Amino acid sequence: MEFQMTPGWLPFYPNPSKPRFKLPAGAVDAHCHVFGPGAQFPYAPERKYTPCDASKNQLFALRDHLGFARNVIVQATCHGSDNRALVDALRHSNGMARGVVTVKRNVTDRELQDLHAAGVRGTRFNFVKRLVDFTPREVLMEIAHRIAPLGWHVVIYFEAVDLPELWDFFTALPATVVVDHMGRPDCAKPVDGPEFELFIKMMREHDNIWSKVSCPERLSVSGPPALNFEPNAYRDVVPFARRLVETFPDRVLWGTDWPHPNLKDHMPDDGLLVDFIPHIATTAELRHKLLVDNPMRLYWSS
Ligand code: 0GY
Repeated sequence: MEFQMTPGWLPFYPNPSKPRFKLPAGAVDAHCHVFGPGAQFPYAPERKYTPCDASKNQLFALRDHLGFARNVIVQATCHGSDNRALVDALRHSNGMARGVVTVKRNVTDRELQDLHAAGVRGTRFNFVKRLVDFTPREVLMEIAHRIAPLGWHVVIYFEAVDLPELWDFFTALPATVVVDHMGRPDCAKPVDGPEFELFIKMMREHDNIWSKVSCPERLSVSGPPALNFEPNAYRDVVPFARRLVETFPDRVLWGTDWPHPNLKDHMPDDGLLVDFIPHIATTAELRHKLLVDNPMRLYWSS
C-alpha cells in the first residue's frame, strides 16, 4: 500500500553526526519508534498523521552509530493498536530491544503472553488530543489491571495543562507508570512554577511514577542553535530535565524519540541530541543510572 507522508512533516535527519559525548557501555535508547515500512506494515486507518517510513534496520543502524547497546521501541499512534511492525523489530533485535505496545480492551491473555515472549514490557496510554480519539478511563484501567500481573508498566503521554484532570487516574494505576517527555511542560514557564511543581509533586508522592527526560527538540521554545549545539542548545529545557534527574535519579529514562514524529520546524541531528545528555545529567553516576541502570531494571530484569 502507498502512503503519502503528512504535508509539512520533516523526515528524520539523514546523516546524524557522531556524538562527542561517549555513552556508557550498555546504554539504552529508551524511547524510539519504528514506522512501517507502510508497504509491509500498513498505517492504521484511524491515525492522525502519516509518517515517513522508518524501519527496524534503520533504527538498529542508528543505535550502533550513536553508541547505544539497546532500544525500547514504543508504539506510535500512527500504527494504532496494530503492533506488528514493533513486534517484528523486537524479534529481529537479538534480544537488544524491548517494546511498549498499544492494546485494546478485547486483547486476549494469549495475545498478551505472545507479546511478552516477543519482548514487550509495557502498554501505552495516550492523552494528547491531537494524536488520538478518546478512550474511556474505565477501559484503560481495565487494561492496566490485565497487564500488571505480567510485570508490565504503563507509559502515559499527556500535556502539562491536562495533569490536574488526569491526576486521579494516573495516581490510581496499579503498576509502574512512565511519563513520556516529562509530561510535556511549557518550558517558557518557570521550572519552579505551579505547573511543573504539580508534576514534581506527583512523582514525589508516588514512587511508582517515572519520567523520560526526553525530547528537548519538541519542548524547547528557545529552539536549537543555528550551527553549533554548544552551549545554548534547547537551553530552556535543561532546568526541567536536570531537576528530574537530580531529584529522582532512580526513576528517569532517556530516549532519542527517533524518527521524531510530527516535527515541522526543525529536525534534530540525533548525534547532537546525545550531546545534550551531559547538560541534564551532570555526573557520571547520574548518567549511568539514566542510561543503563534504570532502563535495564525496568526492561531487562525479566
Ligand atoms: C512521540 C511524540 C509524538 C507522537 C507520538 O505516538 C505518537 O504518535 O508519540 C508527538 O507527536 O508528540 O513521543 O513520539
